[in-house]
Amino acid sequence: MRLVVLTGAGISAESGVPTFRDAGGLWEGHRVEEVATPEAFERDPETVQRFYDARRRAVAQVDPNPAHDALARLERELGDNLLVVTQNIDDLHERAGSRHIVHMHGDLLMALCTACGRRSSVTAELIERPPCPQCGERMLRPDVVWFGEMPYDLDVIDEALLACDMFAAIGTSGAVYPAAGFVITAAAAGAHTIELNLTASEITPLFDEVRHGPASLVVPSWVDEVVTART
Ligand code: BV8
Repeated sequence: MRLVVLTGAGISAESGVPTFRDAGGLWEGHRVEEVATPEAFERDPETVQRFYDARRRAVAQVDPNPAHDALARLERELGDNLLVVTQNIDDLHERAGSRHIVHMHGDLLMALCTACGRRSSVTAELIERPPCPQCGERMLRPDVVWFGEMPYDLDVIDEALLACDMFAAIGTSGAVYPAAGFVITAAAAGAHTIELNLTASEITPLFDEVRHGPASLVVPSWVDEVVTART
């Protein structure tokens, strides 16, 4: 059984990471979409750097929850037959033990140099304009995919969607594309599709099966079923 699992902000909510929909998606009075764009970074890099420095500090204070742990357990069962595709830029999946994972919208713990184009681990607050460890220029930006930018690894994701037998979406509102369209690609390739979310999302009608409730409860019980079904 080949499985693709798409996760969104909802899987990290019970760890204490605010979702985009929480608080109306506002940050210091900014609509998130206003600070997560290349135009915003061009216009006011300090505000954008402070936005991501604050999120990086916050994520370091929290831990994975039973939903992250359950997906790591599922990977131990399925190995390469499971691919986790996350829209999240936190590292909670990895801290729970997931290894077969794609961060399609980037990684909060990485920086991208706008001078030499190379990536590096963030070792200081980017608001302090630390030098790029490779070229020395002070032109680092967060290694995240902003609105209007191309998500990462779409070729790897597409290949997995076309080959999977089951597609699950966990903790995502289905408001952002191309991620919100993955269920259509998987369904068209014959996969069984399931939504695991606190409440109905913008794409609920597109799924074969829907389970609503907190991820920390619905994900472990779903993983138990998948593992039992295999044996
Ligand atoms: C692109 C990184 C060209 C930065 C992010 C088609 C139609 C309309 C618009 C578009 C379209 N195609 C492209 C667009 C434009 C745009 C877009 O989608 N705009 C939206 C606003 C309409 N998309 C883009 O710009 C993308 N790039 O299109 O490039 C292209 C063209 C063709 C093919 C390829 C490429 C790039 C988008 C990426 C932007 N970067 N993040 C950062 O994090 O700061 S997006 C960011 O917002 C997240 O990564 C995530 O993707 C999204 C938030 O969504 P969710 O994760 O789902 O979170 P949300 O808060 O919305 O919902 C949480 C859910 O969890 C809720 O349903 C809630 O009920 C549930 N929940 C809450 N608690 C729990 C829970 N569930 C379970 N348990 C709980 N405890």
